[in-house]
Amino acid sequence: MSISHSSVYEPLTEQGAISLAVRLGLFREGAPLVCREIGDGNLNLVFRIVDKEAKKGIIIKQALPYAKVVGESWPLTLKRAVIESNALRTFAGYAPQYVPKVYYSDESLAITVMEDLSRLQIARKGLIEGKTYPLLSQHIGEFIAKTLFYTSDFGMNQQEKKQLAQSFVNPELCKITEDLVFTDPFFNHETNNFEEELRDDVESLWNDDKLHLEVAKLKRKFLTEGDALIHGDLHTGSIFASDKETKIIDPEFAFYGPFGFDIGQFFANLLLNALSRPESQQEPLFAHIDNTWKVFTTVFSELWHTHNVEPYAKTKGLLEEVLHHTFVDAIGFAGCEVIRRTIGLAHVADLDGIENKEERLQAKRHALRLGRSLILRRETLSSIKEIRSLFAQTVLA
Ligand code: SR1
Ligand code: MG
Repeated sequence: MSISHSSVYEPLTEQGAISLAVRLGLFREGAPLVCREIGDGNLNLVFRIVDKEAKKGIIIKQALPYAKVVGESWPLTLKRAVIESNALRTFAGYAPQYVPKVYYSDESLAITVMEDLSRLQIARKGLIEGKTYPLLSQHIGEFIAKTLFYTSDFGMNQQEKKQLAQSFVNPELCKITEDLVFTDPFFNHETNNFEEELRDDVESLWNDDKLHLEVAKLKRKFLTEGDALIHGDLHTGSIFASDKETKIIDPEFAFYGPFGFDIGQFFANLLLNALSRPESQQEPLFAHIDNTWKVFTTVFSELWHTHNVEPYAKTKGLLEEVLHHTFVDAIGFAGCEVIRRTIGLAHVADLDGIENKEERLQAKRHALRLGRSLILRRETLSSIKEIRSLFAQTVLA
């Protein structure tokens, strides 16, 4: 269904969400509908409406005009709902099996109505419970490779790419990432949030000129490199999974950004989970990091050789150059994500949920050390195996 501009924005209630679903004809007449607001993210309302007899559900996601995690004092554009529904539709054009179906969207109400994925579990939650999701990296590697390739200057008409990039200009949400991922955690900023016991470790990051220079270079890439349409917030809380299926949700941060960003965020969130586990249970996380990169490079390279529109595509060394920079940047972005999820505004349950205080503080110290090393040593790390030994050194040091 197409976007209509007739409604006036107001936050939905559970009853309002049911009325909307009925008005849209998404359920059969007289269906016994129940609705619950289930949003547990930082920004939006999420309503799940179920026909109890037919056992059929839908999701209505609505953007709020402020960041829910902070409150009304942090206004936030409603346009992110349009970005999200358009990104889901664009991604579905290249990798439909990895995104929820969008049934309807309405720009004025800032809503996206989509497939109910409650047969799956948010990957972060499952990983914290010790699940391993055997196909997670296969699916994420393929999703990233296809969506990046086909929305880049290598995979689509280069004039059309500029037009598509224009429709995904997303300044407010990019500013959140520029501040919360690349800036605030590296300075004494009011958005930071950490246990007082970590102050010495945190202050040493704030005073680390060498680190600042490298983070500034990574931030510059995020600000300026429009390689492809990226998801922009691909952490494990933006992924629904089971042993067989994977679905990527929440692309409200989507914009034309650097190739390495989504890969880096995904790696970082796997590493954060690994830091929360005993050593004997870390292996599946490293295997996922390794396999994501393998699948990504395999699929991206295949598309490069078979569907490339760039006249220089066959030039010896160009693909290798693109992949090398994507890898190095991904490692640097991963380092920034690991640090911000530890001491910045938006934490992760993987670390915050460690009940024993000493163990939690230790895991967070390891995260800060690991993040710093990933950023500083990204140019010298040439394989996932080396990242793994860096992890071991960081945790053992
Ligand atoms: C104010 S938003 C905080 C974080 O939540 C989102 O999921 C993004 O990761 C953002 O940085
Ligand atoms: Mg989100």
